[in-house]
Amino acid sequence: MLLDEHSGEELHGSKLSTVGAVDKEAGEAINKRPEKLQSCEEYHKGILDALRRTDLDVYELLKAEYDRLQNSLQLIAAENRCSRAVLAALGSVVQNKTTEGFVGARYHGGCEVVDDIETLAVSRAKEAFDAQYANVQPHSGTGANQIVLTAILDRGDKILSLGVDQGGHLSHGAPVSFTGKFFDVANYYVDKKTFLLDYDAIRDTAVRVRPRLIICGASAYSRTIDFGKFRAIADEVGAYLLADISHIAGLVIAGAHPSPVDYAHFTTTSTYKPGGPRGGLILMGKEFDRKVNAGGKTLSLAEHIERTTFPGVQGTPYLNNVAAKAVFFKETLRDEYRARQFKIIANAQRLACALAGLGHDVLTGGTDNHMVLLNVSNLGGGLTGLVAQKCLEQCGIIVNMNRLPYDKRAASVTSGLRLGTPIVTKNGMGAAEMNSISALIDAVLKGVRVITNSEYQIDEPLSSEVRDKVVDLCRKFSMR
Ligand code: DSN
Repeated sequence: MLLDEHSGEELHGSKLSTVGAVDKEAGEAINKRPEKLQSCEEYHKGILDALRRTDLDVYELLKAEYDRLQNSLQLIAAENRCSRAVLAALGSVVQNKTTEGFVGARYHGGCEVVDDIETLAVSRAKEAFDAQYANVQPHSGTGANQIVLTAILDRGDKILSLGVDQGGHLSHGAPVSFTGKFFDVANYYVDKKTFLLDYDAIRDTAVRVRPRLIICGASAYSRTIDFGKFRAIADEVGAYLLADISHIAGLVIAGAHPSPVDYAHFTTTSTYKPGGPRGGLILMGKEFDRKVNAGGKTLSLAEHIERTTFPGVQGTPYLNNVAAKAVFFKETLRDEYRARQFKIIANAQRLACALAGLGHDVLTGGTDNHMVLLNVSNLGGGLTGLVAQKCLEQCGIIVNMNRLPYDKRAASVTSGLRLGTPIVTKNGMGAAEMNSISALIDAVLKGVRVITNSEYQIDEPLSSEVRDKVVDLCRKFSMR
C-alpha cells in the first residue's frame, strides 16, 4: 500500500498517478510542487492525526495507554511524567539527524543545528546539577553506567556495590547483567536489623576486597545516602567512586537530597526518573579534568568518558532525545520544579506514616526520599509482593513488587512492595490524597485472600469500591 507522505492517507486514483510521475519523470513532478515550503509549525502540526491515519493499531494502543494513565494511580517509584514540551522535542525532525562524535568533532556534515542543541543541553545539565562536566549522549541510565565502567576498568577488575537483592541496580554488577559477567563483583549490604547502609561495615568490606570501583546509589533504598562517607572509603582503598542517582536525581537538583557531584568521580542518572525524556546522563564535578591512566592511555576523566561513549559503546546519539533533555533541564531551573521535589518527599513521608499507622510494616520506619518500601509477607497468611501488586492493579493502584533485603522469597514473587510519589505529586496530590491512597491500599491488602504465591481472590464489592474511589481521585487530579 502506498501512503501520502504528508497526509498519511492511502494513495489511489489520481494521487497514485502522481507517484508514478515521480518515478518516471522526477523533474516534472518536482516542478508541480507548490513554491512555498511547508513551515516547521505546519510540518509538526497534527502529528497524532498523522499517526491515526497511518497506523490505527498503534494509535488505538496509544489512546488505551493514555486512558490507563488517566484512570489509575501511578505509584511506581521509577516512573515520572515529562511535560508536553519535552514530548514535542522528542517527536520532532531532530530525530532524523545522524552523526557521531561530540560537538566540534563530528563525523557527518549538517551538524550546525544539533551542535547548538547539544551545547545547550550540556550547559543546562551542568547548571541543573551544579556540575563541571555533563555528557548528555547516553541512551539510558544503564548505558551511562556501561560507559563509565568501560572507560575506567579493565575486564575482570573488582567492583564493590550494593547487591540487587539489597536494593542495588542490575547494572551495578548483578550476575545477569554485563557488569556481573565482565567484572569481578563483591557486594556490601544493608544492616540486617535496621535495613540501613552501615558505613563501617562497607569500609571493612572495601579494605578487604580492594575494589577498583565502588558504586553507590540504589533502586530500592528509602534513606539519605552519605556520599562523603563513600568517597572517604573510596580514597582509603584507592578506588574510583560512581554515584548512580537515577532514583533521586530530581531531589538532588532541588537540594532535597545531598549531591554527590563533587564527591564521586562520576555521577550517572537516567533522565526520565526526575521527569525528563528517556535517556541517560553522566556528570562530573571538580575532578573532571584530572588525568588518569586507563586502558593504557593517560587522559582526563572527561576524555576517557567521551572516547568510550563514542566509538566505545554507542554510535549516533539520539539527538531528538538530547533536545528533549535540554528542554527538561531548563524546566528543572524553575521554582515550581524545585518546590515539587520537596513535596514528593513530603507525600512519600505522609504515605509511609499513614500506612505504618494502619499497621503496615514500612522498611526503615519511613522514608527520606520519594519511595516507600513495604514488607507485605505478614499480611493475609503469607501475602507475596506479586499477589499484592496484582490485586492492587486490579483495583487501579499501580505499584511494583520488590525484593527486600534478606528476602527469603524469589525475585519472581518477593515479600515487598515499592511505592513512589513523583507522578501523583506532579498531578497535584498532597497530604489528604496520600491518606486516602493509604486507606485504599490498606483495604485491598487486608481484604485479599491468598490462594498461592501468585493467585488470590478479592470480593467484587471491595474491588469495585476501591476502583471507583481511585477513578474519582484520578478525575480530580488528572494528567494535563
Ligand atoms: N531501575 C529500575 C527501577 O528502579 O524500577 C527501572 O529503571
